[in-house]
Amino acid sequence: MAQDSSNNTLSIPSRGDKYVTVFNDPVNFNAKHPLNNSWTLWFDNPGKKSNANNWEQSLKELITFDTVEDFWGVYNNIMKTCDLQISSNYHLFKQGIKPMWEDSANKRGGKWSIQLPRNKTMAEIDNVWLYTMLACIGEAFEHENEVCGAVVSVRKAFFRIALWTRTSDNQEVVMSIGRTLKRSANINGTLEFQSHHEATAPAKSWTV
Ligand code: MGP
Repeated sequence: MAQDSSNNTLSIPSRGDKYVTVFNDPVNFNAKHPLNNSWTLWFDNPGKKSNANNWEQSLKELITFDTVEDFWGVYNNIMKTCDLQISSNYHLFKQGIKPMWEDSANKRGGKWSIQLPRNKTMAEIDNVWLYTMLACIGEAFEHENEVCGAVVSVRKAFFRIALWTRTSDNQEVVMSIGRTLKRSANINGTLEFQSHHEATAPAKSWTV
């Protein structure tokens, strides 16, 4: 949208103007709506031989976007979660955060997750993932800075949706993020929280 400097109001330019918004022309618009953060989509399918030491090698950085329109451009042109092979994962993380426990943003954090059995309709599963991504990029969370990214995992018996948080100690922050995720992604069922370093620290038993 163009800013009218004389009276500080926003005006929607018409077709002939330099900026064409999606309201003027849903196909040939050139004005995009910026997101607060840039987000990077990653993919991996590590396979059976993978372990914690070589897992990173299978991670592929696909694309980074920072506008609403580019998000939809990516979403509409990649395979739907339901069509991915078993063992695949999509990871959508803020640019600069690698989707691994070892990244400095993740190493003290954890994840909210839920397993959706394969007997749910595929559209339902795709929608939970879509609305999880929309909650992330649309910054639906009160403690937005504490959100690192989200992961969808395709497994033999289920799909798992997870939201990674920067902290795993601050219960108020973690619970708030879990509640918002549950509401925003329309999740029926219990989300469970687990810190990434649970092997060496007492297990959390937080659920929403
Ligand atoms: P997973 O895919 O998060 O668990 O991790 P899942 O789905 O329960 O296991 P799966 O066997 O059904 O796929 C699987 C394995 O990948 C872990 O045990 C690690 O070996 C490796 N791995 C996963 N993540 C997210 C990481 C990571 O962040 N860092 C490292 N080093 N290894 C990881």
